[in-house]
Amino acid sequence: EGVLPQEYTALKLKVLEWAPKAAEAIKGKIPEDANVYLVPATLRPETMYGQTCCFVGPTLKYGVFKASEKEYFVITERAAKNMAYQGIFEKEGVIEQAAEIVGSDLIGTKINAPLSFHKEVRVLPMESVLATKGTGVVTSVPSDSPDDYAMVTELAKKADFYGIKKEWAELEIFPIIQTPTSDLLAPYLVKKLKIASPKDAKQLLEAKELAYKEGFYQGVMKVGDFKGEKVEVAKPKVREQLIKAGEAFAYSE
Ligand code: A2H
Repeated sequence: EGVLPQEYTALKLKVLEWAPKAAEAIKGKIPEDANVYLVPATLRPETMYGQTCCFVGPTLKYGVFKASEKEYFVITERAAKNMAYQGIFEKEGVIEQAAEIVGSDLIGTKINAPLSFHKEVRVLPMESVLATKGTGVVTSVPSDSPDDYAMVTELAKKADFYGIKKEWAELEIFPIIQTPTSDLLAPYLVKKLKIASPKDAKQLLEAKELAYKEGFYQGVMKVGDFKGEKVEVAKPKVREQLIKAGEAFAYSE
């Protein structure tokens, strides 16, 4: 972990329909009138227009934690502890876990993605999700994240192997940010660096660094309320908008 705290935007992706095993795991444990959210942590709130799915680590353990009477979060226990102490939960410092779900049982759960052109997306597996970072939940923006693009491409190619429906991984990828090289920077870099799968870790790291620098310093918003503004300028504005709408909150670690 670094010396400086990382300021994430934690996004609330409301569960619309549970995958069968997840439904079993939470049965009778959460009030009927409560909403449950998958809560990914992101450093790129301005890209949320481009969400196409949400990743969990298939072998990771998640808890369903009570944030307030009406809201429960699906995150790692580690993130729940951090949130409790950051005053994000209604009862400060108190961690109440209603249920436990292994990542693989969440796959296929249908969720609402705030701000996205695709309102309804699915929970899908990604082996490289770390339990030790963020919330253990990662929202997927294949237009601007090389990791995400490599993963959705792999999932669409080998849907049967991953036990998912192909169409869950094949949502249209819309351009969100224009840079000097491309308006679909992640797909462009994945092809240029000849990245064949999520296992090409070295090239993916290079692609990730290139995408992050070019997107942040030279990117211009192509969509949304801040269309035409530089990414640097739009980023905090989109973040504030999401927070004001109750669709996101600040989370740091
Ligand atoms: B980012 P940093 Cl468009 N395991 O969000 C693996 N990756 C994780 C994670 C975890 N537990 N928690 C968060 N992340 C990802 C958007 C995005 C992101 C774009 C482009 C680049 C990018 C959509 N995915 O990140 O190590 C999340 O993906 C590249 C740095 O704390 C989060 O932001 O710097 C980012 O990594 C946080 O990584």
